[in-house]
Amino acid sequence: MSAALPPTHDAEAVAVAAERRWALIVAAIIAVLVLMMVVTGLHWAAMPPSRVETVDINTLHLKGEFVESNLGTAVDDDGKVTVRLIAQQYSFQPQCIVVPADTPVTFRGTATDAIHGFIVGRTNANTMLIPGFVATFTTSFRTTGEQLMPCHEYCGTGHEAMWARVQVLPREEFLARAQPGERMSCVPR
Ligand SMILES: [Cu+2]
Repeated sequence: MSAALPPTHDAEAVAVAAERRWALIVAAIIAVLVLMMVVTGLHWAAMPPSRVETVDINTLHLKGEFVESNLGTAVDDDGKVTVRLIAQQYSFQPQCIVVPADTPVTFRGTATDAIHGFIVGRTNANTMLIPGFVATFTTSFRTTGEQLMPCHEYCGTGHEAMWARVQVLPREEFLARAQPGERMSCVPR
């Protein structure tokens, strides 16, 4: 008969039950947060660092934006400069990339066989190239001249010989050379 119990005893039982309930709720919230951290951590660790844009490596050379004739530097009608390149064991295509100085340049690149990457000289142009994914970033080059562009992801026995060159031209000189619809590079013909 609970009505016969002293009121203090009843209040304590209620308080203990409430404490226990609250402890369980807090433990559940912590468990959900930890689980969220683990799941997103594992998920993003398996993803390329930038936004996810995929490309079919089996048809890369046959159709789409990474066909050979579309590689190199393109200037759109609205003046946007885009460099498209692919990396494969053990070279970049094109081997010599030409870009204007003091202009935003968008790089779009991918790899055909293994994970590659590149950095342009001492600039902040730096990305990984992963088969099946398109790596994109936009940067501007402040100084004109030639920069080395080595592969910086170990990709096999020929890795240390894998590099390209980037020629940064003054903006006017670059625009004078650019032809509408043409893809530019500084690969000697
Ligand atoms: Cu490489």
